[in-house]
Amino acid sequence: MVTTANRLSRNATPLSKNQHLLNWVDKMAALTKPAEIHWVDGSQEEYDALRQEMVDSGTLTRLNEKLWPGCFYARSDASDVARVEDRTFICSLSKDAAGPTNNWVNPYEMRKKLKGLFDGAMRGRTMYVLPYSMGPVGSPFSQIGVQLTDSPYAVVNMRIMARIGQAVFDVIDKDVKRVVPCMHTVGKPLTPGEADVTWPCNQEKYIVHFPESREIWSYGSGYGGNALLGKKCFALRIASNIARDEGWMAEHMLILGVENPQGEKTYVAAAFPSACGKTNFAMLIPPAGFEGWKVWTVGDDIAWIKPDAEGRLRAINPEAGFFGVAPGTSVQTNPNAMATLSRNTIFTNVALTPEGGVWWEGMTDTPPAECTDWQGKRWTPEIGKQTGAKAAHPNARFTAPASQCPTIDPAWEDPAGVPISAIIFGGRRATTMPLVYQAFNWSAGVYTGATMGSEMTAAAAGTIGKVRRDPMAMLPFCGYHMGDYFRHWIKMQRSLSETPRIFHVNWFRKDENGKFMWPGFSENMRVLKWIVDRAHGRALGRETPIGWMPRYEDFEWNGLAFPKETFDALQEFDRAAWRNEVLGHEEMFIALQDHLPKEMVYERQLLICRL
Ligand code: TSX
Ligand code: MN
Repeated sequence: MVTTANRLSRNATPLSKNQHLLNWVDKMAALTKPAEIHWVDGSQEEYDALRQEMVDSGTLTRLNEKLWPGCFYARSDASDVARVEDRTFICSLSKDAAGPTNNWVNPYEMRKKLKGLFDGAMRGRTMYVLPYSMGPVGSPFSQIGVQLTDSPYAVVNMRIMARIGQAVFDVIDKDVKRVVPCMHTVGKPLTPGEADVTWPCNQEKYIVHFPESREIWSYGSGYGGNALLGKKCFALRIASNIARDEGWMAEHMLILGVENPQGEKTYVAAAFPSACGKTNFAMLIPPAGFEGWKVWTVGDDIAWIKPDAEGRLRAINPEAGFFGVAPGTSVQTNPNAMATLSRNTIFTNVALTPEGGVWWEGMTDTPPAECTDWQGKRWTPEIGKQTGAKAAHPNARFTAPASQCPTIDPAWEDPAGVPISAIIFGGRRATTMPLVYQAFNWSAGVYTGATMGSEMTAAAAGTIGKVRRDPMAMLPFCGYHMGDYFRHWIKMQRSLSETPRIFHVNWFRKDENGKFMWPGFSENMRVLKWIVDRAHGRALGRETPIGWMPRYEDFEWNGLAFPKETFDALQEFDRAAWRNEVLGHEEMFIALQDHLPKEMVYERQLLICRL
């Protein structure tokens, strides 16, 4: 191991005494052959030094301290801008266990492949030994991982997104807890004297999960979910396997708390596919007419949900930060997110202004006269108009501490989690789906989640307007067979004394002129109130073939002039459209049929009968 003076002082001495961990680090260092090893203690000093080192190397830019205190800016390689679903693998022993919606490779073959890829992959770089806890350190909900990575960018982002450092090593040393080993390399070793690039990565990418041995191996990318392995790889793909085995749920859900003027607090969890404004909903501000009401944010992306001793579901947000999409985020759409990201935030692939600030499409009505776009090129509104070039990449991100959110729930780090009274599914649907309905019961609700979908908004992703089914918003994140996942949901009822009520919402229904019928955003509070009141058994609804629906008079309209005719159109149950809708459900079920629980088949039959 080379130790270089005059550089950032490395924590070269192991910070753990756990022999398994020490052996594994040795073995992985022998494989990847880094120039140095750095044990991450998680301290402020270490954080400052790491960021300074990345500023010196050109990976990070420090933003204007007056405008954006404590904030940094990174531009990725143009080829490394998002999760790579076609390069994501679930390498279970049997292909059948991974199911038809996951990429599968024989684990023995994949291990051989990875061994070759990782051999010498960290040459010339520092290997960081990054311990992290998903969930508050010491919570019975929490799970621990150790990520070995050659990306200091991953380390500083993980410091925001998870609990990292010495406190986690201490837990590993104290308890004999399972640790999920996570290997990560950007796949760009340096030869002696070779100059580094500002965003090292490899054109070849592998995001690999071994569900039985609970391991993650990520090769070739430094971006987001490919590199911050605690998030999608661990907290969803690996954790969904652990949860299935242990009788709990790892879900792609936000968690929020609704407090009414009497101080009663009700927590709900909600799953939406991408581009539905999940983070905006998690940070909702009640509209005029809801004085004394408050919405509290527990999490915006992932929920770990477990039955407690009384048989009620309780949930934690296993993350410590928000890794949010920047474009479209503004003081109008999400003031709480804007406040959260105003300091101590890392921005990736947004645009850089001449004042040392950041900008992205949708942040302000008027773009800056000039800025540097996410690819480092000069950008002006004229250039944007002429070439179609965006200043910020559409998937540009902010990494911001959850603790800075003005509406962060006082109980967001409660080791016991928060009680969940309702589960909301949703999608972006121009037709068919009413603003809100309540499923008849748990299994009908599971069916609602299993068949949910969203219409494509980007032509690149497929045909515009075509419904893409994304069961429970877990299609890219369930680490095993989707049919078995539905069965697990169905089975959860047996360990519950009271099931949360299940709802479906759609903020995006359009009228015959193609205009959104519902104002959305803060006004979604009216939907939330009905949901909360239904969960407490104190709001009315009428029975329809798809579930319980609010009538106009069942909604709180204080502060909003919304015509009854528009509401009735928004809530219209369109029998013909629903007959077509169930055909779409069947299409998705066909691929999963040999693992589909019979409840899904029966629920579909009952729905057809009611139609
Ligand atoms: O996030 C959104 N939410 C949830 C907010 C809590 N968005 C943005 C989605 C893209 C990520 C929405 N867009 C929502 C919504 O409820 N609704 C819509 C559609 C819409 C857009 C603009 C208007 C109305 C509806 N504008 C006016 O009515 C003026
Ligand atoms: Mn997500």
